[in-house]
Amino acid sequence: MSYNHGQPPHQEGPYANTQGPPPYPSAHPHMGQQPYGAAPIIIMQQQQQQQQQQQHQRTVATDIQDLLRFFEKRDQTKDALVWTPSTFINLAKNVISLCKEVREIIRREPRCLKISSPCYVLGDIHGNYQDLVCFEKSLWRATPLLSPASFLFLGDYVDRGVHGLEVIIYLLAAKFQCPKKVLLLRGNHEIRKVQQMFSFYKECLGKFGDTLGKEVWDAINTVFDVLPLAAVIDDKILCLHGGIPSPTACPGDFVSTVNDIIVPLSEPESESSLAWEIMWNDPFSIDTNTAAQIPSGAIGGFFPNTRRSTGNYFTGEALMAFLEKNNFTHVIRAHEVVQVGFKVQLSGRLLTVFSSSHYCGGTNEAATVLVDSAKLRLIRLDTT
Ligand SMILES: [Mn+2]
Repeated sequence: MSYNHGQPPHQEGPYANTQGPPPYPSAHPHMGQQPYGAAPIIIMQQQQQQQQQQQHQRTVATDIQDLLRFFEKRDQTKDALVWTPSTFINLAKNVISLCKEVREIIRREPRCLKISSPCYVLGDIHGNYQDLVCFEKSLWRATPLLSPASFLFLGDYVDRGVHGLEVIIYLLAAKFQCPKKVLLLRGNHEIRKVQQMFSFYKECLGKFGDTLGKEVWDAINTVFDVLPLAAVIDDKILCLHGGIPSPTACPGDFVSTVNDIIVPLSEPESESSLAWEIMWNDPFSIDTNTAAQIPSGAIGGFFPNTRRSTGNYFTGEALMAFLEKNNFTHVIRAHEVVQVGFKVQLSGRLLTVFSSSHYCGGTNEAATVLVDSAKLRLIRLDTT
């Protein structure tokens, strides 16, 4: 046992058993001239603390955050939300190393997170960096660490919008800095094949060039492969990207079955029908459909999702049976754009939240849900 870090063995021992403090480490040569006494010890301790703090403060996540601030707009000489060509090499190096760090944090999490309220739940961002910054300014202006609430993101960070890269690296840096406060689930766009069909793959190649772009895209997708698929707040409120799974995909208890999904999951379509349904399913709503459209062969209120050509629809009856079986009260999901940013459906037991305004050039607003004790508060965000 030693209280004296980095000193030769003959100098080891508690301070109390020595005549005055031990000699200063040679790493502080200017301190070696000081006579023994209280004041130099305090100075040395302060210096060590400052050094330690500086070491802790400079991380790959803070480097990314600095680069993002520059991207947002550093000064009068630069337009907002524009990179300069020279930033990309540095950025790519940092993103790849951030992905390695964050992947290790996330892969240790259960597939179904257990969260205590208060918790803000955000839906699809889809490359809308401006809206993400609006949420930051409203909900975690300095850092999520200063908020009593945690922040749960339901997936679909990339594709559609032009700033998928900026959105995902912002969130990964936040995850690195506040792993318990920032919680990220997987959406159906956190899948390679989907990004190749939509825009994120091209976005990475366009920003970094073919070789580096592919490396960055691969690194980010290795993080997506380990993202959790669901979360339960206060043991009662289930949160996921798309919808509840059919009994065929999830025959047993939801939480334990989801926790058994393999990690990493790089081919969810062939590797886990449960993960696939969680990411793709939609509620069958009488607002947009008619009861007559429910096919007679629908099993337990689930039937093929013809609009997406994959996944299932689930009815209100299917939802009630699922909630009762798993002892949940509500489901919060994202996945579908809704005009005011949220929509209450299926007898108030299902909430859709969408956190990207003006989606695909439309007029919709962005919203978040605050789960606080037994209350669900729906908050619309002014993104103008
Ligand atoms: Mn989606």
